[in-house]
Amino acid sequence: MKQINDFSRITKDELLCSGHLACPGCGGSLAMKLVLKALGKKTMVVLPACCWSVIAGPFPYSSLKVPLFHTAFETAASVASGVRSSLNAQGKDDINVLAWAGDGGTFDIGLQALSGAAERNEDIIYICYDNEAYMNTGIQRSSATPWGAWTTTTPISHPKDRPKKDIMDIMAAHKIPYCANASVAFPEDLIRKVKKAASIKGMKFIHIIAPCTAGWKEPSNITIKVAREAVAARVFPLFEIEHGTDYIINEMPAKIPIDKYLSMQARFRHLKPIYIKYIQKLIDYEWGLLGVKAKNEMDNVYRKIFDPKHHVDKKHVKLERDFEHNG
Ligand SMILES: Cc1ncc(C[n+]2csc(CCOP(=O)(O)OP(=O)(O)O)c2C)c(N)n1
Ligand code: SF4
Ligand SMILES: [Mg+2]
Repeated sequence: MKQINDFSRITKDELLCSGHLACPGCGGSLAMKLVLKALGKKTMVVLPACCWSVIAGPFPYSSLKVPLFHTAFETAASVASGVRSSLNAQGKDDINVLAWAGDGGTFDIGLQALSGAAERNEDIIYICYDNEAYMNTGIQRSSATPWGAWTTTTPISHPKDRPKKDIMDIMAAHKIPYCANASVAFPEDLIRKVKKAASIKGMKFIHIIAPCTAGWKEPSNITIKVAREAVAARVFPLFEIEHGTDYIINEMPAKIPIDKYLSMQARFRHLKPIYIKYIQKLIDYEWGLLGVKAKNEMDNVYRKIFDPKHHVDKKHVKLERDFEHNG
């Protein structure tokens, strides 16, 4: 697989201070560090209950060098929408509004607010750092937990028996301008996607895989290796979706069998070979589907309707002309 990790091109400015309260090797803290490098100081962060509520530090301290708004678990997207409106009313539309939530706060409890903000096409960047369980409260299963994984609510006598929810397709179904999968093991790719999101008006959704040493039961010095292996084994492919229809795969993985990825994490230690085969089948199937979506680029009908340049003429004359000529 092509490596795209050229650290020399990443700014050395840090907006996440040392002394934060994450566990050693926390993928979620590395994700925030990289995202803030991409967005810069003109950013306001909205943070629902999650591990990051602790990592950020207790009031009046903060490990972030940008303004931070702590809010209720299910409200990240609605609070971010309100912050956006308030900033716009003050003429501060050059400030990025970043809703930053865990998988529990995104896939489960915050999904209604997220769906509402997406449907309204709010001009915010919503980032889910996905550690595949409710880590802050003791590693309970979420709908992002993969099939077969151990958590404290899915013990090895009855591990998770449902597949991970497909949040990317759910967000794509809202036909928002931009969605992307990113990984802390591919910092250049991650930063490019966050910068791209900041340059687009409307709702942006980025889903970052963020290994958790405590919940995945892995040593703290292999976080990046695990995140890289997730991409290589196609558990977490790197791709973008524009306007809900155009799928772009960013990295062609080497299609490494899933065994190595699973064996790095003790949360999968109980799995018998037959179950590992089943997981491999699921991954092959999902990868096949993604390939079909990436090949079948739609006719850009949503791009035509919602691209801001088509709204320059308020009577939509340009849009009508486009449709008449090009269908
Ligand atoms: C309405 C509500 N229910 C439950 C909680 C307790 N709670 C706080 S953080 C959290 C887990 C968050 O999980 P996730 O969003 O995945 O973030 P992580 O902790 O994994 O980083 C829970 C259940 C809460 N604060 N508010
Ligand atoms: S429990 Fe996991 S997500 Fe939370 S701070 Fe520790 S490593 Fe990070
Ligand atoms: Mg989580």
